[in-house]
Amino acid sequence: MEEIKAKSIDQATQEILRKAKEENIKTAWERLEAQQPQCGFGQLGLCCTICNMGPCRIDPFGEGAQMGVCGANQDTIAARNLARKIAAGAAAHSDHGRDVAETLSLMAKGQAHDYAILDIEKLKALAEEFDIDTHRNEKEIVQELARKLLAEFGRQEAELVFLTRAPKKRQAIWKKLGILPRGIDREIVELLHTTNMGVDNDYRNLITTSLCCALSDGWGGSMVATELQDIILGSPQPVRGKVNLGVLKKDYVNVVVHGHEPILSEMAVKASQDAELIKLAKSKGAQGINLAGICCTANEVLMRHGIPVAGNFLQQELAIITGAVEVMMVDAQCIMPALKEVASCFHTKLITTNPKARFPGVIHIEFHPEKAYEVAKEIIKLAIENFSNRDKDRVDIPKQEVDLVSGFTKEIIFQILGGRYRASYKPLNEAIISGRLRGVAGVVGCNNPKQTHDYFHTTLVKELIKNDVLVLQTGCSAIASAKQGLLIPEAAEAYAGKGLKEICEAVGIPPVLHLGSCVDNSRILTAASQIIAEGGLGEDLSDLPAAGCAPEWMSEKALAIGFYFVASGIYTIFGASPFPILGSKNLTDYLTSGLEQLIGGRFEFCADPLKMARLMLEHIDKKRQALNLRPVMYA
Ligand code: BF8
Repeated sequence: MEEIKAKSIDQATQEILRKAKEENIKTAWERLEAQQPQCGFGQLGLCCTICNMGPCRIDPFGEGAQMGVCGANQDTIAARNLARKIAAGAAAHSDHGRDVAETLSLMAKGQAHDYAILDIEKLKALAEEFDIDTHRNEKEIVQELARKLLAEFGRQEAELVFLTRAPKKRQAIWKKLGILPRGIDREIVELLHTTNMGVDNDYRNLITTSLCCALSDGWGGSMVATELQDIILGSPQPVRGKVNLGVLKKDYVNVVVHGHEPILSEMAVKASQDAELIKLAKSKGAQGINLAGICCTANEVLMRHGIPVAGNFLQQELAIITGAVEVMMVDAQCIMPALKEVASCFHTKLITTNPKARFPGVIHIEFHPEKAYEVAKEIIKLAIENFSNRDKDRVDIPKQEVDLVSGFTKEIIFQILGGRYRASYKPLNEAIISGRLRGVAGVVGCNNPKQTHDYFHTTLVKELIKNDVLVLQTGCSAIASAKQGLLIPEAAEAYAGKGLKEICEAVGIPPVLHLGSCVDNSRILTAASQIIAEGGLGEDLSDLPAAGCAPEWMSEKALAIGFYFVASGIYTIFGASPFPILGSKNLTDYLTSGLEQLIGGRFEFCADPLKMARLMLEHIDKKRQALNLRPVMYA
């Protein structure tokens, strides 16, 4: 019992973990145990597999080899390993953005009939940013915008258009350091090139190149994904929803969408509401079709349609172990290879849809935007047909399903705070200036079985809101808070400090705002830039009483996000375990201290959520002091 409580604070998770244990089904937690002790060289970043003279490793105790065969020392090896992860993380987000841009391009050619422009205002605003004449017909605007956005990926000179959204002072810092990203792909390629055997040996320079690559993600690929998804799928509006494994329904055909790219899952939403398919489901003895999500795809369909969320990253296997899932359809990213094994213990059909993310021996129904709805219907039909294969005696759905409110974008925060007709960040800025609000925090990222699931996210978030910090969340971190009931307006009364509570009650928002999926961290960058533009809180993002945190990170994408936060001047803490670099004292010191002078932001590693909160609060207070703001009102 204690052992299971140490794995997760979430009761639904605990319940299914008990079932998994009884039925001898292994999950990420058991696989982590089987990996112990994990490789110490890897943890310290001291193992190099970059060329075939290796693998080499550096003795951290200073007794054995201190150089690889090529002569690379611990600083070079640790920095190169880290840089490669950042390149991979940026590539994942950015390739997602490219796929959405390609869908827009197909729409312009009349080849993606299942989609339409759902946010015309945003289309026009974006077109203007890209210098496109908006007095033309919609098709021409779309054509030109798709061409220009796709060109951002292959751009060879000048810099990405979205960078101009940042405060002027920030842009000047990037320019001075030579890290204004040119093309999205170019920066990823250049970073990979510099990490090749015998290229960049200067750990500081490797970090500079990494910062540039990460910027091309946050202010490039991810931002393209967010903007275009809003245009094609509709901009989110505040919406109520439910979260946790209890959203799976006993008498329904349960279909779980999992991954990141909402272009297909959007069609799954539509297909799950198709009258013919519902009729078919009923003819098979079900009451209907129940669609739910896992991970960031879940956040996407939640934000736009209020589709329930079955869980975050560490619950993907558990959803199947409920025995109630007919189909889990996956696209790309954060999909555990173990799903195939777990699904084979039940009737669940795992279906891959993305040609970039296939599993051997798993049903693959390839998604193409040209026949999007058809593919979605085919998959839902398979789920309906699989309903009769469900073993009712093995169905265990936990009862937990918690209310939440999601759907906050930078535009919505704008409107809610300032009113639709005088939309402005002024009330937010004034709240910070007057000390009613202490500051703002971005809490994002994954789960990691190395830590008690959801504990770090929620302990940290509760401490921040208690101290009058407005929390902005995305990804699996937002799902963790939602499960603890932090994403409803009533949470302000229960958990928030007096100042934050007053604001939440006045405008009817939760103290924790769910901004979407991981690519939507780009919303935090634009919102922060608009706060600066509103005035009174400094001239640069690094002046803001704000901090970032990824308490339970595991993905390379989290590293890319951390790097673009820091490159944007934000103090950012990583929990779980530190970056795998501690074998290089120089690199560790540089990232946690030296970098601040260069770029105005820096990293911190901390394995205690309350201490994390304290560090963030101290940083916020330091920034308040530097801005000569009044003391916090209700401290
Ligand atoms: O992209 S938060 S575990 S699902 S990497 Fe993955 Fe992490 Fe979840 Fe979303 Ni982001």
